[in-house]
Amino acid sequence: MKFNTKTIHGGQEHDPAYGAVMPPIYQTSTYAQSTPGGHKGFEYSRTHNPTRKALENAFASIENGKHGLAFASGLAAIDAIIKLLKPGDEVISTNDLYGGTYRLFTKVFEGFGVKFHFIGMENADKVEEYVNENTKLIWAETPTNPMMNIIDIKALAQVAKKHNILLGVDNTFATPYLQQPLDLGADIVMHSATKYLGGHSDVVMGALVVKDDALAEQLYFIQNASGAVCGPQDSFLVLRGIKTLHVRMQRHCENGKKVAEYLANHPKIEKVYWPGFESHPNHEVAKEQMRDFGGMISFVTKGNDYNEAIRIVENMKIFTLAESLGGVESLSGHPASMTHASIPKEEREKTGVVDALIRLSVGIEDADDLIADLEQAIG
Ligand code: P1T
Repeated sequence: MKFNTKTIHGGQEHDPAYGAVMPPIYQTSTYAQSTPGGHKGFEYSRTHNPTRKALENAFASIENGKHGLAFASGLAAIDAIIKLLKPGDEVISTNDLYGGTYRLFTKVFEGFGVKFHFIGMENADKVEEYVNENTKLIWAETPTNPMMNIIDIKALAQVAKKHNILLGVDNTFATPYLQQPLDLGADIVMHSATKYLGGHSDVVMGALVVKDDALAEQLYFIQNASGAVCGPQDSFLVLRGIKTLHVRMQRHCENGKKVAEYLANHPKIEKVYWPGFESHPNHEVAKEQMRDFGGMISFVTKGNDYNEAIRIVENMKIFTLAESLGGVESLSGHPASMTHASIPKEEREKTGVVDALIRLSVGIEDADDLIADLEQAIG
């Protein structure tokens, strides 16, 4: 089955009760048993729920994996991965990453004795320098949030396999429409399904997909033991979102290209970060591992002026100033004070997250209207 068919049918069966084409929302916490243990495969909804199961099967299918797991949020999904580790274990992570992930690593898991190294991963050899006998996980976002750095997943997978380390990839920005990390050698692919998978800014959810049975077993154990699961209504919404992922992504990419090119030619803009530009430092890797370049763009204006950045985001009318990304509607964000405020200023500035940086999630509206909105806002 090809990707555009998988988004609609992958892992899906018509409901056995009445043949419902969409899985019903099984709004139940528990399931009747005829005798202790005598049930129809479902006991309690923290452990399993038929609507969530349908969604988890869809996650596995679109990421070319075998096992899918749905969580209450993207961070809950990452939390489950780190719970595979023990005190004394070490993680090598991209230094440019979602601020909430950085906060979870440094403010929660460092307290439990897990050590994190935050490094630039554009060169896989550099990653190998940080490997020691305690290293258990390499964690990569690509494209990174918000600087749009591109990490070579295949090259990282070689390092991970050589040293028997797990490789986890946060595929939130790319989605499986653009890249499928498991096929490139990653062990775990993670999503904030809040974003493109849900696609309509109406739900918060996380996803994991793996191929390996034993790893899946451990993660299902943590999912059930820790209990950060999503409800059936949210599962239904994300399953519905996935059915249009490919058509939405196609338009996100088309609009993203037009907006990125418009900004790059604007006399008041200093720098535009988007992997589709030939001048992007890892454009060749992006071309190799991604089908297209996506709808996420960051930029700074000439003069690198905080007040100017704030003026622009306040002036936009179609782009809504808001946290989050990946919905049908265009959003703008100011990472330094919003999504990445939990990273200390000296740390975030090292990776380019300066006070004048603006991030755009380009939606699927008419590109002419989006460009006209930027034109009037930048002035
Ligand atoms: O918000 P949540 O569903 O818990 O997902 C966290 C998360 C994980 N990984 C990446 C790459 C993300 O971008 C996010 C959430 N990001 C935002 C809310 C944002 O505006 O960047």
